[in-house]
Amino acid sequence: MVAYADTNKRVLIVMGSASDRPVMERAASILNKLKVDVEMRIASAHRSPEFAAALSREAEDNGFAIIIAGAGLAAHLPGVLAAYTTLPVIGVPIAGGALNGVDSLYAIVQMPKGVPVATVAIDGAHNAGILAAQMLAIADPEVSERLQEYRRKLAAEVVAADEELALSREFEFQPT
Ligand code: RP5
Repeated sequence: MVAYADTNKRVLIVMGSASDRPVMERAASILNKLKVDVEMRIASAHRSPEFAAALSREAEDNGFAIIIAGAGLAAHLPGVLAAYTTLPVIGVPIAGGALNGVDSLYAIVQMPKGVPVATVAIDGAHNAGILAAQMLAIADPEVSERLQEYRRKLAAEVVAADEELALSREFEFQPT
């Protein structure tokens, strides 16, 4: 049995190594901003496979709705977690090693028919958090409203950048 201090968390974030933490914290950070409680754990598909399996097998009974899993190199963790649960698993390839994350991307995205992992970009943990929130928002109007507010903020940033550029007169349209 996997022990948890608090069982009210909705997203389980698992990483293959402590070295993945700076990237995977981006998922936790955006979910915290959206007021979604997360649990972060470390489990290796190769070095602690039984713990990885237990985390996934017990996740639903422990109240989690979604798993986000990040790993680098031979990144089998997201797929292994997906094998032990029918909860949605979002995979984050982590950059590093000789192939700088392309190996992890291929390992995570190329799942067999019937056992998907929703794969985001290399080091795309922020979007993994957003995607998890969007899944929760299907049944949670408060998370949905926070996501809409987040989108409004993104749009406002683009408009502000456009206005700044237009006012800077750094370029002029040349008539042809
Ligand atoms: C680290 O090795 C990676 O970033 C990755 O998550 C981890 C994978 O560990 P194993 O599952 O291969 O033990 O360098």
